[in-house]
Amino acid sequence: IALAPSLMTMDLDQFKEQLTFLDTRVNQYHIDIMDGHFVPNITLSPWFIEEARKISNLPMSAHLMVTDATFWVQQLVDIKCEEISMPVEVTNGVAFRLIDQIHDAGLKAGMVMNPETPVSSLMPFIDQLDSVMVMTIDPGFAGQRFLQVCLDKIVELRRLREEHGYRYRIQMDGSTNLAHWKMISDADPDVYVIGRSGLFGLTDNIADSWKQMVQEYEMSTGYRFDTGMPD
Ligand code: S6P
Ligand code: MG
Repeated sequence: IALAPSLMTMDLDQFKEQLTFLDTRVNQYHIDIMDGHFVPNITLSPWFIEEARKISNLPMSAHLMVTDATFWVQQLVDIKCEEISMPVEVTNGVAFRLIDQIHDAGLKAGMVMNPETPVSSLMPFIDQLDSVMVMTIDPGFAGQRFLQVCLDKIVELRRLREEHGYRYRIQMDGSTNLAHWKMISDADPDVYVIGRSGLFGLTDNIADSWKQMVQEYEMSTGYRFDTGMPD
């Protein structure tokens, strides 16, 4: 599986230790960017991505939860954020332009769906997406209720990809933890975003949290934990 730790849930007092530890073990980082309007919270920023890059060379994957997609995509294109995921709910009328802008900069373009948003909302441009993110919680905060019903969209996206030869990678985000590893794994997304309940919040240091996460994954799924990364 590919793993993308959600950096808004890391312990900021251990910023460097955590990134250094995770760097050889995970596939990319997930950066939540909110504007206080699309969701009632404000978290990380393009500036934070640049700070994280001083420590890490891993791809940065930005998860936008903003109403003004045009403004925020420009900010992320300017710093060459490797992957930019936009909320499909706010891109009506600008989607094709933004996808092109991201691709012209040599970056990956993705769309995110809120729990209530159907896969059909992606249809006009689904063939042009590098990634699709399925929210399995209401966006905005850590510690939200897991919405099992959203896993059906992962299955649907896999089926569509197979039928039509689309190239997007399927990401899931929200409440990836012991209680849900098995059902998520059954739905079989390509990228698991992991946050507080599944990793950073397990113990007070990253090495122990990591060990516990691997055990919980292996115990609940019966699979060996493998991100394909060196460690
Ligand atoms: C929520 C955000 C997520 C969270 C993650 C937190 O708006 O998009 O990426 O950071 O879900 O982890 P948890 O385990 O509390 O859900
Ligand atoms: Mg997120």
